[in-house]
Formats: sequence, C-alpha cells, structure tokens
Amino acid sequence: MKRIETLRHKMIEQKLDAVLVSKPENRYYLSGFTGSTGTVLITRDEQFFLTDFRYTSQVKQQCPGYQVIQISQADPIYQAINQKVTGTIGFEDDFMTVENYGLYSSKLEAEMVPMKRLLEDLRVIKDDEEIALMKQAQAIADLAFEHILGFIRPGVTEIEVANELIRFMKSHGASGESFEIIVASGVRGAMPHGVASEKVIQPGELVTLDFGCVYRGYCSDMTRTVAVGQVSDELQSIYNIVLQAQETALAAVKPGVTGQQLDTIARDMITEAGYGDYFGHGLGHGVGLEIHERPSINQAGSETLRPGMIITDEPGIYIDNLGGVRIEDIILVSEDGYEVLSSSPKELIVLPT
Ligand SMILES: [Mn+2]
Repeated sequence: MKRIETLRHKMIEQKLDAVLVSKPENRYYLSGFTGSTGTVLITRDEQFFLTDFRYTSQVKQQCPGYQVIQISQADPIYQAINQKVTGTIGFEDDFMTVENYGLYSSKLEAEMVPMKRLLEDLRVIKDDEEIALMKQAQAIADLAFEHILGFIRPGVTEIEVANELIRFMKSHGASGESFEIIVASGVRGAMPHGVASEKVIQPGELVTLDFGCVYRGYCSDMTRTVAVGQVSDELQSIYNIVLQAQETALAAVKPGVTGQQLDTIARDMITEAGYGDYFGHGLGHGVGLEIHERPSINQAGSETLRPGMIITDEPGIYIDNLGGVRIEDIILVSEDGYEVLSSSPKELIVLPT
C-alpha cells in the first residue's frame, strides 16, 4: 500500500479528489491485478476495483485492500464512480480512448483532469520489490544466453534460435518474451531491429541476439553479439569499438547525469572511430513494467538520473551489406553509481563451427 500512499500525496499536491486508472501497467502497479479488464479508482481514503463478473473473484484474490464493485450494462461504470466521487478526478490522458473520454465527460459529475503521466512519474523509481523482480527477470535472460551458446551453430535458422530462447525462458519461470526477439545474423545484423527470420546461420557471421523475458510483470532486456567461427578483421574491429563505447558510457552512470550526457559519451567515441553515421539510434531507455519507459537515454534525454531508475546502455554499429554489432546491459542507478543487472560476458565469444 506504500505506492497508493505515495500516489495520495501527489493527488493532494495536484488537487485531485480521485484518480481513474485503466492502463494495464499502471493498474498492475497499484493493485497487482493481472487480468485484462478493470478500472482502479483511488479516492483520498479508499480504493475500489471496478470490473465485470468475469474478474470479481480474481480481484478478491489479487488485490488486498481493494473493494470490488461489479459493473454491468445495467450498472454502468460511470454510475459507480458518481456514487464515490465528486470534485475532481484524474484520468490517463495518454491512454483513455476518445470514445471513453466523451462518455465519461458527459456522464461523470466530477471534473475530469488530465493526469499527465502521474503514475509513470512514480514508476520511474523502482522500489525494493520491483528491483528484486527485475533482477530475477534478467537472471532468467542471462541463463538463457548461456544456454543458447550451445544451440547456435551453422545450419540453424534465426527463428529456431528465437524459439529456443523463448522455450528456455518460459521453462525457467518467465511468462513470455518482453518483446519480439531479435536474432540478426550476417548481413541482417545491419538491421538494428532485425527480428528473427528464416535465414540460416553461416560460418564467419556475427549474430546479434536482443531479447528479454517478462517475470511477474517486469521486463528484462539484453543484447549480445557472438561470432560463429572466425569473422573478418573489420567486424572484429567494429565489435571492439562498440564494446569500448558501451563500457565507457556505463562507467559514467550515476545520479545527476542525464540520458543525453550518456548518449554523447558513447556517440563521440563511435564518431571518433569513424562510424558515427552507423550508430543511428539512441543509447538506451528506461525499463520496468514496460520494455520502453522513462527515462530517455538519447539526445532528447534531459531527465536527470536518480537512484532506483533502471536503464539500458546499448550502442551499436550497423553497416549495409556487411553486418552489425550491438551490446546491451541493463543497469540499476544506485546511490553513488550503478549496479549492472546483466551478468553475461561481453568479450567476443567465438562459437565452434
Ligand atoms: Mn533495449
């Protein structure tokens, strides 16, 4: 209930008498509900979960401290809200549909006030329970990486590699993958988001694996690039440049630094090595209940890092008709620096052919 208390402090500051929360990640953050339909209503001193018959039993199990209100066509949600709230009610302006906004504004007695990502403001700093779940999510991914090294060999397709990663992570406690897995081998490595294809992996290729899993709602994310047999001098040199940029930016992570500053550190190194035009994406992003969340770790990242934020550091170089390299760690910002949550090795691994 600590999260709800913190939210109530913000509600008082922003003169909100209640908030209405339906975005799945925000709803889970406040209630623990894992189902697909329902609305959390937090007032200054009570919390309600409004849902239909399919989920009332699940809410009673998953959401201690909440009063369940069953809604139906005969008992519509706005009537239930009107019985509990007058004054002002915050809504998720980045999530509510235009259709629902029209309905609520015409039916609710309370004045509707955009919340402007108030819940995302709270979620950007992870509490101890969240940090433990993120560590477990990443531990499963690291274990999967170790496992997949024995699976990748010439003749195997990228999709077979992706499916094996998913199978392994699910059999180790994950509910699924945290995004569509990227397995980009050989020239396909030039595509930063080359999701696994039917391409067969060949000797002499680099293979970029970007993947993660969901564990109790929380996402992990990591990237490693491995060699299948000996790769060209140019690819090895690109690998070393990316690794150096990744580690230099990592060493600069601490409270007070901005995402923009971190991005600049890695970008300057890659540019000085002559590959600036081939690093076309931002250095990283925040991770949590969503795979991409605040803070931004790129040239637009003006937000200052604070202890409890979890971010990625993932520079890359991508060259058409040659291939690409990306190396990514997931990092917890600590009181005086950082803790790397991903534990897989980063020196170039050369797999047998
Ligand atoms: Mn990432």
